[in-house]
Amino acid sequence: MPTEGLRTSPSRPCTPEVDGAVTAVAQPNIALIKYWGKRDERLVIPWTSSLSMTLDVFPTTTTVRLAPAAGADRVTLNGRHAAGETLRRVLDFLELVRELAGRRERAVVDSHNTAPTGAGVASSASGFAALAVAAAAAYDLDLDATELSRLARRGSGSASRSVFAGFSLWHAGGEEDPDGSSYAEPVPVRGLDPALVIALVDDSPKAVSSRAAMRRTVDTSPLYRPWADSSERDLIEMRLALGRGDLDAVGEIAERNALGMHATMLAARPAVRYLSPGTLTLLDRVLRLRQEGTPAYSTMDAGPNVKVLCHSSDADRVAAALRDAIPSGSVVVARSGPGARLLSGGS
Ligand code: 2P0
Repeated sequence: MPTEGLRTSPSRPCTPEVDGAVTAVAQPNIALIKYWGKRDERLVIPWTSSLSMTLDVFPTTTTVRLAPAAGADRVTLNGRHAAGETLRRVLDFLELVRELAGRRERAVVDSHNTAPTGAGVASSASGFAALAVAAAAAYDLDLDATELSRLARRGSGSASRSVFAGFSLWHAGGEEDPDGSSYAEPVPVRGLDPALVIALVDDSPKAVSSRAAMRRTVDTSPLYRPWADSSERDLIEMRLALGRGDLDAVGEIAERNALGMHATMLAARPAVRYLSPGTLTLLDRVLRLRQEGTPAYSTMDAGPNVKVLCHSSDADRVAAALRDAIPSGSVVVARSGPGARLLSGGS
């Protein structure tokens, strides 16, 4: 792995003044109130606010090193040269960071992702949150957490939330200064010890990217506006439920919000359908878990996988039930995780 020799380790302390490398790590997040649809594509401003939990699994580790002699940026993802849309998004992001920093040097970016890419486990959230932290430090941009969240948002909307640990709320932002007012911040939560049990039905890349799917939904789905309106109300209720530590209310709101989001996609023209037979099998199993007395609630993103919210103390039982339901899939128990952070280099 190209980044391996640049990481801090007890035996080889980082020497940023020698190799100038900056390494950051970030984790994905799962939204309980979903982000689906942009009102400004260039600035990545959403139509609705969203709320998520950052996970303690699937970290992305990204190293940025300035290359003053290079004529172009170089980007590798999991040891392979990035290409196509992925490369374009990273290059645009580096250009934005240089613009903010008033710098011109090109960069070498090495990113290592541990989540199945493109399968709806939000690898772009951890990816752009880690890149924002590493690139800002490499170009000597002194940003606070809110500014980092705004910057990460420009790479991928959901990345704005992975800047923070635990629960975070990404504000849709106002009409007057959408860029300045659209950022995430931590959400206070009382007396909850939640787990999200992730059932991976299929880890192959999705047929339609979430970016393209949300654009089509906004442009063509007659259900989009009603969902966006109800999502704003869900958010108000969600914050109250989190504030009183009411897992059942949190789960019910999250489940209806996610099903509503998928309804908007199914009504798009042509329809976008991420849910597969395996997804429905899992949704049925979660309903049965509830009937059997275990509080468990489903949410799904831009893919067939199902994430099940439950009490941390029930996570092993929920995981076993999901494994039985889809023997060909895999199940990972996630809990609340840390925000994006520097591992080495930078100040
Ligand atoms: C979310 N998703 O709130 C929603 C729910 C997927 C379904 O954020 O276009 O990769 O880069 O801003 O952040 C996935 O969208 O999209 C996402 P862009 P992103 O987690």
